[in-house]
Amino acid sequence: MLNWLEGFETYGSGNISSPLLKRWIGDSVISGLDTSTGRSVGSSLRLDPGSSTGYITSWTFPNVATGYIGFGYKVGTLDDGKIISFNDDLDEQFSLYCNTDGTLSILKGISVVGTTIGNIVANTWSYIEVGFQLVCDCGNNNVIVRLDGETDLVLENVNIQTTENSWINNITLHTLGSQYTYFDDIYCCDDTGERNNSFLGDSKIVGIAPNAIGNCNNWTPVGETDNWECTDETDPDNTTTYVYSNNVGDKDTYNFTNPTIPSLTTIKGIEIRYYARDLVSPHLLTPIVRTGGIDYNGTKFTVTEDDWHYYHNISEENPLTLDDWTSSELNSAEFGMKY
Ligand SMILES: [Ca+2]
Ligand SMILES: [Ca+2]
Ligand SMILES: [Ca+2]
Ligand SMILES: [Ca+2]
Repeated sequence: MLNWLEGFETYGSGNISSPLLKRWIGDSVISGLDTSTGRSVGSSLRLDPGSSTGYITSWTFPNVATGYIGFGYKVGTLDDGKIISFNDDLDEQFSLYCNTDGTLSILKGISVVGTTIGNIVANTWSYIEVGFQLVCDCGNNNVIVRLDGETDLVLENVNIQTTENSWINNITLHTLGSQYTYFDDIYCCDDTGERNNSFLGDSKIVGIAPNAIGNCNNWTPVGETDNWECTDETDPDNTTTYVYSNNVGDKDTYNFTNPTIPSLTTIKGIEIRYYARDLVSPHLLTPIVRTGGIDYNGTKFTVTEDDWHYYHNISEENPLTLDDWTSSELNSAEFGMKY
């Protein structure tokens, strides 16, 4: 199941520390969080190094015992240092480490568990995937590293579990030494469900935004005439333009821009991302996907925060066809929410 993804497409441009912190937490060493040109389209994350190595850590996602994480990675000059840590809450289980020759090592603590044959290249985007199976704090865990779609390192029956729990539930992205360090197109799957239960291969994340009125417009717009215009910023503008509702059952759906998707591309899933707050008390929001003229309810989520916060819902298949989303189905779909 595809349970987490990040393309850095909803944080605007330039310095993005404020909205980024709604899904990521940085350390004080990072001198800047910026978006830069994306790996293929849109934006990527640029971690600006401070006086020493810095990092940002994702918000917690569901515990993953057997998982697959892929990401685009680029750094100006190769150096030795951590690229990404795989964590159980605040504790690192294991990490992926860059060596000065561009080979990658799996580390438990500071011990090298294994090293790739292939290598990444300076100033060039690589797509790195790490698959792991944590079963115990013992020597029975497995890990695979893939580089640009090819399996490069297979480690069986190794110990990569540091805590007493056989799972990870967040990741940390590191600056490599004193280099500007770029990340993009991050996915995280587990081995459950019928879809997205293994490596996805080189994957791209494209952002689309509301661009036209949809079938339902029950919510009240503030700051713009049409509801969709209040929600189309790729860098959310908080209280400047927004929609609100006080009535259970109110529904809004919007049309979205049509992404450019090459033919023969499989759409692995669609994340609907919400930026919301609740000033009174926790309320439930139901994600809505409208396809084929029918509204489908996603899994409800609770808006708990009185400050702006990101929430998301992932649709791995078209609820009408129960098959992969096609490009034309996505183009004509509407997305929104019901109070
Ligand atoms: Ca991106
Ligand atoms: Ca707008
Ligand atoms: Ca807005
Ligand atoms: Ca559309």
